[in-house]
Amino acid sequence: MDRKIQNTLSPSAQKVQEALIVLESACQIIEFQDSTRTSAEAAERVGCQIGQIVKSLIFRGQASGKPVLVLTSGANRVDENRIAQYTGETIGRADAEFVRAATGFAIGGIPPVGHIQSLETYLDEDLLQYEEIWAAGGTPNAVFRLTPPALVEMTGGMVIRVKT
Ligand code: 5CA
Repeated sequence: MDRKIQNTLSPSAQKVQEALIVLESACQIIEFQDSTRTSAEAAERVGCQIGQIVKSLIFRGQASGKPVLVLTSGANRVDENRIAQYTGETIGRADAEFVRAATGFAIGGIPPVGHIQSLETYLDEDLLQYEEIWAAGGTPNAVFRLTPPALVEMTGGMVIRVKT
């Protein structure tokens, strides 16, 4: 476990910490000196299974151009056709520019809450098997620990099967 933690949060992580406070969550963002950019790195930093890492993936409705957030277990790959059953339109992966415009954050640190707009959100049912999970906290070095029910509540997301 890597315990090299930064004393002060960078501005993007602070933004997420404030959003958590507004949501009346007691979650505390931890910012590491080393990368938590990928699920594997995040799992290594905090000492958890890769499945306990929440990937915040942004998709784009092909017809509407609407952003869709899919909170996925680090162990899973999203089947876009499954999400399309709920969005009612074909969706595809968003590029880095679209992700930043939709959320206000850069890829590798996209948090599940605190975006510049409210996002239609789906949650991977596989996350619910864990007692605690870890999500990105606004930067590629920042994460926070929470429970699956807290993630459902704070995002208002619909719990669905996302993998094939
Ligand atoms: N901090 C970690 C763990 S919480 C994290 O943010 N993981 S993540 O999975 O939510 O974010 C990285 C994801 O962004 C990758 O899984 C990858 O699918 C996606 N990604 C990486 N580069 C690009 C890119 N250029 N365009 C679109 N998506 C990308």
